[in-house]
Amino acid sequence: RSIRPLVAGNWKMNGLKADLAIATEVARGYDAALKAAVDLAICPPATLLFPASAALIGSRIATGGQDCSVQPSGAFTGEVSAAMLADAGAAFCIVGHSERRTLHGEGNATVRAKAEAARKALLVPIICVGETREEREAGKALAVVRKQLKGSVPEGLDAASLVIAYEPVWAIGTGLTPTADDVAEMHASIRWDLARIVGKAAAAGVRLLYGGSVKPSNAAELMNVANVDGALVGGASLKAEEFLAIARACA
Ligand code: G2H
Repeated sequence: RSIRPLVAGNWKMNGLKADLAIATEVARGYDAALKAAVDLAICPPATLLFPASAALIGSRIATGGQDCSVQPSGAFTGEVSAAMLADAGAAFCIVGHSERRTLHGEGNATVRAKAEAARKALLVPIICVGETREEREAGKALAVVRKQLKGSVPEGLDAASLVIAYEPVWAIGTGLTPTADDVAEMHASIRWDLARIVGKAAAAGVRLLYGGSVKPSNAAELMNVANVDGALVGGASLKAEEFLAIARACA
């Protein structure tokens, strides 16, 4: 692999204090061989970000937020700023996850503003894109993702300051996954499109994660696809052994 892979766990709205044990178990299993081969990150709910970051000090496992405000601070009740996430120990922030796009009405402009807010706080945004089942069946998947990238990825970021996660909406939490050929086609297209936004050199080094029902049984096949540089893992990131097995599939 020319790009060091990243496996990020998206806990979504799961996890109470006791579940920090999952993070410490992942840290115990992140042995020298894995450390040499793959980066890991855990994105717990905001309430656990500070204790998770503290529990992971010295483990070389990063933490990340799952969303951030477009605003830096002020009278925005209920919002959490990117600077607050960074202050709580985060290195990454997921933005534009399809659950935010669909359930919270976030469009490309909002996702882009969130990615910019994350960068201002020195977080690396993990910008999510992906088509719906109807869009794929209509043959529009590549065009839909191209439009999302154009609208949501800030210009001028370097390779280390940006991660893209391709998550076909119909594969999220459903157990369904696209074929290796479909993932290869999409990831090649994403890298091509990114070159027009951040420049060819940066685009060549940006980590392109696949997300959507990644589990130990399908991880090796998905992670061996060209231009797949890791995974964004939901359900399976809540079990340390499964998350580590997925990490091993990238190594
Ligand atoms: C996609 C993914 C993580 P899951 O949303 O972002 O979740 O692995 O449960 O499909």
